[in-house]
Amino acid sequence: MKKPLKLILTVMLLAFSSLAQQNAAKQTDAPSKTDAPLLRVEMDGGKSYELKAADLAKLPRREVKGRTHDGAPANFSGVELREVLKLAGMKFGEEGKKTNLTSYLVIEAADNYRAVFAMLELEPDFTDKIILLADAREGKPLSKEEGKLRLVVPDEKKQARWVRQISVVKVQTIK
Ligand SMILES: Nc1nc2c(c(=O)[nH]1)N[C@H]1C(S)=C(S)[C@@H](COP(=O)(O)O)O[C@H]1N2
Ligand SMILES: [Mo]
Repeated sequence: MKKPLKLILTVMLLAFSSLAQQNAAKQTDAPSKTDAPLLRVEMDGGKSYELKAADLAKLPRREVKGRTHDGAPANFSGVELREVLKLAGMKFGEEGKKTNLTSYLVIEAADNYRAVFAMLELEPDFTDKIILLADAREGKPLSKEEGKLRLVVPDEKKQARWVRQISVVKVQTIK
């Protein structure tokens, strides 16, 4: 084989194999693809929905800029909490009108920390407020302390509702 041709072929082969390696790395770096649920949504009537990584991956992604508790700017990304509730069967807009006024969410964390949101805080007909279920910070998976999923509510002055290590989201309606 002629030398220049051999060189070109070698370079192409190297480029191809490094691309293949990069792709393999991408797959393993992605948020855990195991079947273990990331969180459970418990609906008022007793039904529940378990969110898996594969379901999360199908939802539209959003990035928000927030300020962490220590005042440092940070970029969080994930999906809007509303989208996960829709997968669990929650209705918003016209369809949810009758119940959402009196419904609320209890967000529960692995350390038993809890916070409440009124359902209308997630209702696009009422507000542009973003309640993000974040799984990444600066494009990387969250820290162990933050857990697989945490809330980020960028327009709030305090981060008390930025629940870390979310395990359960309860949908309730006042009786
Ligand atoms: N699970 C869990 N989430 C939590 C808390 C907590 O104690 N447990 N503290 C909250 C409070 S009061 C604040 S100010 C922020 C701090 O977030 P940071 O630790 O990421 O800075 O987390 C919020 N989320
Ligand atoms: Mo806090």
